[in-house]
Amino acid sequence: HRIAVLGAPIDLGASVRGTLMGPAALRTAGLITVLESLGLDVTDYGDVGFADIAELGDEPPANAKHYRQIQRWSRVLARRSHELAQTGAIPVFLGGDHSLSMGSVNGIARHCREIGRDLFVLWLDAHADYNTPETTITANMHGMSAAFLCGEPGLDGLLGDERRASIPPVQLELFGIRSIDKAEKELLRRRSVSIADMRAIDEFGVGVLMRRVLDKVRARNGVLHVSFDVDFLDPEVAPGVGTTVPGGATYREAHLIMEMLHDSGLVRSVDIVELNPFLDERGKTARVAVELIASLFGQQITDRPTPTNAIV
Ligand code: DIR
Ligand code: MN
Ligand code: MN
Ligand code: MN
Repeated sequence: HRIAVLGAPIDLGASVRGTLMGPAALRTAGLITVLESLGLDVTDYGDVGFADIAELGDEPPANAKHYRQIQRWSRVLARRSHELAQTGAIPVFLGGDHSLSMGSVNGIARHCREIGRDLFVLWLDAHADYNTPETTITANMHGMSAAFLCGEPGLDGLLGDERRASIPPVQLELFGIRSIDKAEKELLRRRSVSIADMRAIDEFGVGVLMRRVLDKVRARNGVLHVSFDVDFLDPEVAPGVGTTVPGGATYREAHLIMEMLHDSGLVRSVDIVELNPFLDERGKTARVAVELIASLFGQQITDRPTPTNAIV
């Protein structure tokens, strides 16, 4: 497999600054060498910039902070993401705050539409990120990315001419969720988005719930994009994030998820977002994130071969 790594040092989508250092911290923690040690062919494309992207003339919506900057990031990322997907590599986007998914997933969705495959998005996160400019309390755009990519109204001019390639809300899989705003919850219910919240994880365990997700994707001959917000993890495991919520996934739960994702063979693209090295404890969160990505790409405790009939 070929992996295409692209950094997106964005931090204006979040309330707390500092995620722009995320790509550097993930590289410092050894992301590239770990992937290479797994026998993968890795190309690091460095970090994208948005300097050459002109501003559009659309009216910035109310309740969307730093709309212009996020718009420029989204447009450059949508284009690069689509290009990388077309090369047949597995793109891995290093954030940056979670607003980057508005661009990265859009490019992947466009490619999936061209090749006629259904795209499912696994959203590992403490938050649902399903606000619109209409429902948001904070006006932070990282809280709107999942809603945007499901075609919810309110940010319709964000990508300019670049067509917005959405996924149906039933192809979004929220996982690890423990913080949802009131109006956001109502919208999620209306759209029948499937949510494995922490309460469900406590009762059934991540193994059962992940199997359910993977079976659904496989039944539709779909492919999977994993959008991994590191605040999905418990703050004890991952202190280096701006919006910690207690009661998150444990180290082993997160590893099992990644191991099952690897065994499924369904993952075609990945975001790693919201790592804030400014708040981290001597690189602890960056190192955990790298270990988890290694598991997602095949690192195992024993060297058993990947079962071909995994998770039937
Ligand atoms: C809150 C918090 N729901 C918001 N969201 C996120 O701002 O819309 N925090 N994503 O990380
Ligand atoms: Mn998020
Ligand atoms: Mn394409
Ligand atoms: Mn989050």
